Amino acid sequence: MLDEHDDPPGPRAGRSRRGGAPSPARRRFGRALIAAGTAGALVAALGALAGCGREGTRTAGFRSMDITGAEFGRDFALVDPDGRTRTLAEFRGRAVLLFFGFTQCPDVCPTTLARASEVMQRLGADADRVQVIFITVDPERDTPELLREYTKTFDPRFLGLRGDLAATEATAREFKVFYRKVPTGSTYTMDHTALSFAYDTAGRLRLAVAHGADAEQVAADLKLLLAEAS
Ligand SMILES: [Cu+2]
Repeated sequence: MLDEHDDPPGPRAGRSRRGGAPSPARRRFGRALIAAGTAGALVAALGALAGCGREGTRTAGFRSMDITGAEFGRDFALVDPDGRTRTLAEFRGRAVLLFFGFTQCPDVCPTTLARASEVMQRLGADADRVQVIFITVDPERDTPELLREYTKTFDPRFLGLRGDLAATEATAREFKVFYRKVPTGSTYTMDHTALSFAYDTAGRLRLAVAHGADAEQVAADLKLLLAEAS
């Protein structure tokens, strides 16, 4: 339950790294996103894109936040459970739904993966044109084997990716995703951004999907992205 859900509103809300006191509108925006399970630099980035006090622009019928033109989340180079290095570029021609997490996550990750699985079912034949990618923020515990078993539990088509600590950090920075270890007695859990990102078939980052969005909404948005390509 540490995926940002325990954050009290107040000084940490939005975790803006900008100087000065946040405006009430920015605080509200930050809180709305924190409630959706995100944090940190991403809030600042989305705030800058979407404007303070609004929940982002919804255009072209998309129900998730349209972040077309975002200059982050451009690519990654991470390793799949077979040991092959994978990049975002190789998924051109398919829409991509991507998120970060860890296999021992008690709440946010299982919910997100279960939703992605339902999205694939709702897409029917279109699911062949969608790739779901799960990137671990806990490479120390998430071995390739664990990652494979975990994603397979939800859908055998899902791809789990990992990097070493430096690659994980670099990827999170590129995606403006926040994560950190939170000690829990003798072990630890991870605190992490709970947003999903959707890419169009040309490999462009298009949508930030809230943790609370339901499968029907996400499937509808992916269908719109696929329709652009046909
Ligand atoms: Cu999680």
